[in-house]
Formats: sequence, C-alpha cells, structure tokens
Amino acid sequence: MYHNISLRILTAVVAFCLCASQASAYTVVAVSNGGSIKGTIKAGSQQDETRPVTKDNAFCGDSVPAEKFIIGSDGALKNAVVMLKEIAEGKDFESQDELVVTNKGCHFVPHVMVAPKGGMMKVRNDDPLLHNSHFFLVAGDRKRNVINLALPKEGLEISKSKILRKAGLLSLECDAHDFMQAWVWVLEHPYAVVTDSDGGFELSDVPAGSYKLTVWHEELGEKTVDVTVEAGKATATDLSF
Ligand SMILES: [Cu+2]
Repeated sequence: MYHNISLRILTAVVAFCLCASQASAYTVVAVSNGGSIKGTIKAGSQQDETRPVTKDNAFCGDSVPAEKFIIGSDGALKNAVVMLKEIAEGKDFESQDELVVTNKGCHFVPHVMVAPKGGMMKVRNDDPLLHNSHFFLVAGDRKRNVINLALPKEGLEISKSKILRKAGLLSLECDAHDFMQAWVWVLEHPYAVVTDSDGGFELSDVPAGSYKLTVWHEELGEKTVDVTVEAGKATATDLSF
C-alpha cells in the first residue's frame, strides 16, 4: 500500500516535470510569409543616476553614469528589451557575430544585450586593471550565481558556454567595482531585440498569430501587451512606460 502511494506520487511528479519542460520548449519551423512587429518604446523624462567610483579612481574617475536611462528626443528609450517571451515556434537563430561583453573604461559594453540559450559568450577586458565579471541568474528578488570570471589584464578574453546555459535574465556585475552593471536576456528563440537610441525595435519573420509582447527595462520593469501579427504585414506597436 505504502509503495503503491509512493509510486503514484512519483508518476505524478514525473508527468508534471515532462509537462512543464514541454511547455517551455521552443520549436524551430520554416517561416514563410511571416509578419513583423515594429515600433518605438518611450519613457517619461527620467534622469540617469551617477554612481560614485570606489576603487581605481586614477583610471575610472570619480563617478560614472549608471546608464539606466538613456533617453533620446521625444522620450525615446534606449536599452529596453522587446521580446515575444512565450512564443512556441518560429525561425531559428541566424548566424551572428560573436557575443562579446567588454570591460571598457570601467563600464560593461554593451550595457544590455540579448543572447541565445546554449550559445558561447566571450568576456573581454580592455582596461589596464583587474575586472571581475560575475554573472547571476535573476529569479524574482533572488540572484543565483552562474559564473565568476577574473580578468586581471588588459587584452584578456575568456569564452564560456556556461554563461548562457539557462534561459532568463542575467545580471552582470563586477566584484572589483560595485558601480559596474550590465544585463543579458538569454532566450531559446530569436524573437528579442534591444531598443536603439531612437527607442526603435523590429521583430521580423514572426509567424501569423496572436502573441504577448513584453518590454523589459532594468529600472522601469516589464510591460506586456497583446499583439496580432498578420502574414506579410507589419504590426505597429508603440509603448510608453
Ligand atoms: Cu570592474
């Protein structure tokens, strides 16, 4: 009797896990005559913060911009991530340039990026001092350690596939300089893009259908709207925080 109940529980747990993993799986399909979603992301008149430099002031200076709010004309918001988070099927990743984040002038460059799950990322140091690139996976209010890379010399590069092993939001911090911060959205699909300095974005080759379009910003949080994509057409979607 006891064994029977245990077996039932085990079966239920296995079934749940299989179900849960299937729900998040992304399937690559040929997309012919897909549509696109394009628009502009805006924010109000937000002021960027200045962070005090607490180490290596001779090279880094006394303060650095936090780069949280890079606002262009008309409130255009740079560095927001626009994505179809839960899309189930669509195009494959295109072959792309190397994924590199560089420690440069006591900043991470780029400040925000998107990356394919399972890809290879390179971390580089262009400064003549020690940077210590530490990646965390963000889950709600918690952060889980992913990898910690010491880069003691100028010109040093380290490539690691472990960085992008799981999908989700990565916080990139420097253990040597608490004022350094970058963000990486890791996704199983290529339907994600970082807004440019005009706040613009475009997601192309989207199969016709209805989707949830999510916009994320490091300080303003997330907003999600419903969008419908028609074959061969561009759907205009502007969003303001
Ligand atoms: Cu650093």
